[in-house]
Amino acid sequence: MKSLIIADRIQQAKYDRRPVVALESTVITHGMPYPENIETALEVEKIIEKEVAVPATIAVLAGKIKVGLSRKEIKELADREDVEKISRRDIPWAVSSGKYGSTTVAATMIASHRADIRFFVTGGIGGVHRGGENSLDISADLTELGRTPVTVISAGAKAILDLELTLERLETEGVPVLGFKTDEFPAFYSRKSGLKLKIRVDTPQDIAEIARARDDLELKNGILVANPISREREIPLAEIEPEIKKAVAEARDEDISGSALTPFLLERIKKISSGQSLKVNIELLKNNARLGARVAVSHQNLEVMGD
Ligand code: PSU
Ligand code: MN
Repeated sequence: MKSLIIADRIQQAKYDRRPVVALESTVITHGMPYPENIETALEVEKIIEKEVAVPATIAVLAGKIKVGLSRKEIKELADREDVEKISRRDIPWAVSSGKYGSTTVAATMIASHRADIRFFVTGGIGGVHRGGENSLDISADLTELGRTPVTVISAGAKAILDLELTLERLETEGVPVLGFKTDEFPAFYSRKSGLKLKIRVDTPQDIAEIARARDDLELKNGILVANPISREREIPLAEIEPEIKKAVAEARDEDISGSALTPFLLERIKKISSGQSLKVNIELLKNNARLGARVAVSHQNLEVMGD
C-alpha cells in the first residue's frame, strides 16, 4: 500500500511479536490546546512503553497515512496550523491532495487494522450528538466500530453526546461494550451516566479473551472498552451537565455543526469549567493508555500460549 507507511520500529515490533498499541491524533490537534496536547501525547506513549508495549501514534503526513509517528513528527503535527481532522470519508481526499491530517477514532481504526494492530487507545469516542434524532449527526466512529475488528479503549463516549442513543446505535452495529470494573457506561468526565451495561470485565485478560472469541468466529466488528476515570479525578455528572448544556446551546446559536462541532464543544467546556475538564481529559487518556497496554500484553501472552 503506497499511501500507508508503517514505521520501521513498528514493523520490527510486529515481527518480534511484541504488543503494539495504536493512538489517535485528533485529540492532539483538535481535542486539546497547546502545549498540553504535545506533553500529553508524549507522556501517553511513555506510559505504554513502561507497560512493555509499543506505542504507534497515527496521522496523515503530506498525504501518507503514517503508523508510528516519531516524537519529532508528533511535535510537528501539534505545531502546524493546517492540519485537517480526518475521518473515514476524508482519507482518499487527504491522501490524493497531500494534506496533513489528524485521524479520528474511525480513521485510526482503519489504519490500525491495515497495520495489523488490534488495540487502540483514545479518550472518548464520537457518538450520537444531542438532537441527533433530527440532525442525524452520528459520528462515523460508531459505524467503524461495527465493521473494523479493532478493540478501542476509551472512557466511554464524550458527555457532550446523547449517551443513551449512542449505546443503542452501538448495539445495532453489533459492538460489544465492556465496562471495565463497572456495571455502568461512564460519561467521560464522570464515572456514571445512569446507563447500565450488559458486560462487565474485571481484568485485562477478560478483554483479551473476548477479542479472541470474536476473532475465532471471524466476526469483523470492533469492541469498545469503557474505562471510567478515577473517583478522585472525576467531575460528577450533576456538576458538569449544566456546563455541557451551556456549550451545546452556544453551538446552536452560532450554527456550529459537522466535524467542527466536537472540537468547539470541548473548547467551550474547557473555558466554562476553568480548565478542569482538560485536566480530566488528560488523566483519562493516561488511564486508558495503561489499560490498553495491559490488554495488548495479555492478548500477546494468550497468542503465545496458542490455546
Ligand atoms: N476524544 C477526546 N477528544 C477528541 C476526540 C475524542 O477526548 O478530540 C475526537 C476523536 O478523534 C473522535 C472525534 O473520533 O473527536 C469525533 O468527532 P466527530 O464527532 O466529528 O465524529
Ligand atoms: Mn459529526
